Amino acid sequence: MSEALAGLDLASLGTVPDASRPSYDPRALRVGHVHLGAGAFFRAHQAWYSHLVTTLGDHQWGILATSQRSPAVTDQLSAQDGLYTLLERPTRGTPSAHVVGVVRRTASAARDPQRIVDALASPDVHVVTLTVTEKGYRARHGRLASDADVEADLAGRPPVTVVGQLVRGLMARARGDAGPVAVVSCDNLSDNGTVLRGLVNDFVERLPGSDAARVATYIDAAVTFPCTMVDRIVPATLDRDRDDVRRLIGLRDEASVVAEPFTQWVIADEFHGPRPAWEKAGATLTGDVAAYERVKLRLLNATHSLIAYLGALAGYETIAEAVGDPLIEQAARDLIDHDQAPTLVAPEGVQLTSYRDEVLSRFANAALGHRTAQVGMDGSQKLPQRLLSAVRERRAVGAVPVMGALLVAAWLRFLSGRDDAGRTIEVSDPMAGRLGPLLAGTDAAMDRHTVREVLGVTEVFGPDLAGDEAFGDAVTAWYTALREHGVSDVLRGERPVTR
Ligand code: CS2
Repeated sequence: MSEALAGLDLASLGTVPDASRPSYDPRALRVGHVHLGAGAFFRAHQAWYSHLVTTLGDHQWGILATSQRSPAVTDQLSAQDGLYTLLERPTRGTPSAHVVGVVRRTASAARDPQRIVDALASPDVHVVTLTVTEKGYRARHGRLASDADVEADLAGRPPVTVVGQLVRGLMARARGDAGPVAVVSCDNLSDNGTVLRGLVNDFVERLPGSDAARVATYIDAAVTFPCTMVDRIVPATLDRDRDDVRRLIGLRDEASVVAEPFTQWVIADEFHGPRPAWEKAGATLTGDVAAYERVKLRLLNATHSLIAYLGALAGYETIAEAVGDPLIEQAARDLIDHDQAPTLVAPEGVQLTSYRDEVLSRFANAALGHRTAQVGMDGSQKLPQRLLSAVRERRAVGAVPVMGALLVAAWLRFLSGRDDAGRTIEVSDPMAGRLGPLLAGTDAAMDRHTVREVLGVTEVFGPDLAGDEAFGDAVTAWYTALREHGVSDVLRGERPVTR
């Protein structure tokens, strides 16, 4: 039956029930915004804010959205004229569906990188946003890596790296006098705008002389890199989400995304040119993003990772199931209260204990089906941002972040690819190939050595943590306990390491 249903596109949009149909005509939008990385998060977050702004009558913020590696997402979007549905799932009650019409064009870096450069060069474009994940930045110790792709982009091919695309786009803007632009990183990196600006500068410095000078002058005069804090839980879309969308809008939608109702966006108010009035859609434009960003990374994201790793090892499929285990929930609270919150200064109007409680209740939203394996992905890229900077601050004041050590140990156990019952865990991490073999041992006498070797991987742990005896001992004690007894017994029993 359902196979006979028409798909969502401009021709079928009129059949969508009023409650789900955009109040504007997508065809009327001009493209003023380029987004790099058209994944689910972008569709449920930045595009959603622009959708709300457009609903209020401002029609100049249509988006050209790009896919960076696989063209699958942009292919799906372009087959639907850029339209897709955001399905909001509250903890209780019925989900709601909203068709979003602000994505007006797409481009794939894998297929047509020059199209992205041309889009970035357009004088109509004044805003560029990015969600390319931590690894998309190709940073190594805060500097631009010199891998083969970066080198090839520097040599002048149509660029496939994100920083290469940005710089080639900015060079074309400089040549064409395209006016000011704000480049807004929306990834979970500390000081994301500053980091991105540094990587752009690194690329520029490695360009041949006259090119470098011209684009550097343009960047100084006309380009800003506002830092942002983005927050919304957006799990991978499942078949049951697509089924609900189909029921609610009466059409098939292969590009739909699912999210919790909660959303937050804090943006540094540094724009030289026009921008969407995202504050009318609930965003906060402020002078100080750093405080929000640290609270979010250290309380929400770090805790998410702890729940994901402990949960996956204990055999829980989803974050909601894992945090529903009182032992894991208590570990999450302890991480926040004892190790992470003491490193934070709450921004005005934010109370850390209420923030903690709200985060834990968002994680408990079982309707989302957010998988522990999904949050567990890419730990080598995520933990430095959300955990290890806080670990360093605790160590600097002489404290041993015991629960932070548990998070590292649980991640290492997760990387072994087996849960506590010996079942396979799906591991996806760019460093799994390097770290996995180090973790094969099953001998308590060797654990200390194993953990030291892993802490010696400077790309993750920096130059300092390998030499930190007290932290290394704490990670080792947890690691041995988890390996020998499993998550439940370890959390139920006496802690193998105390503060
Ligand atoms: C999660 C984040 O997968 C992860 O690493 O911690 O994607 C998290 O859901 C978002 O940052 C919430 O805003």
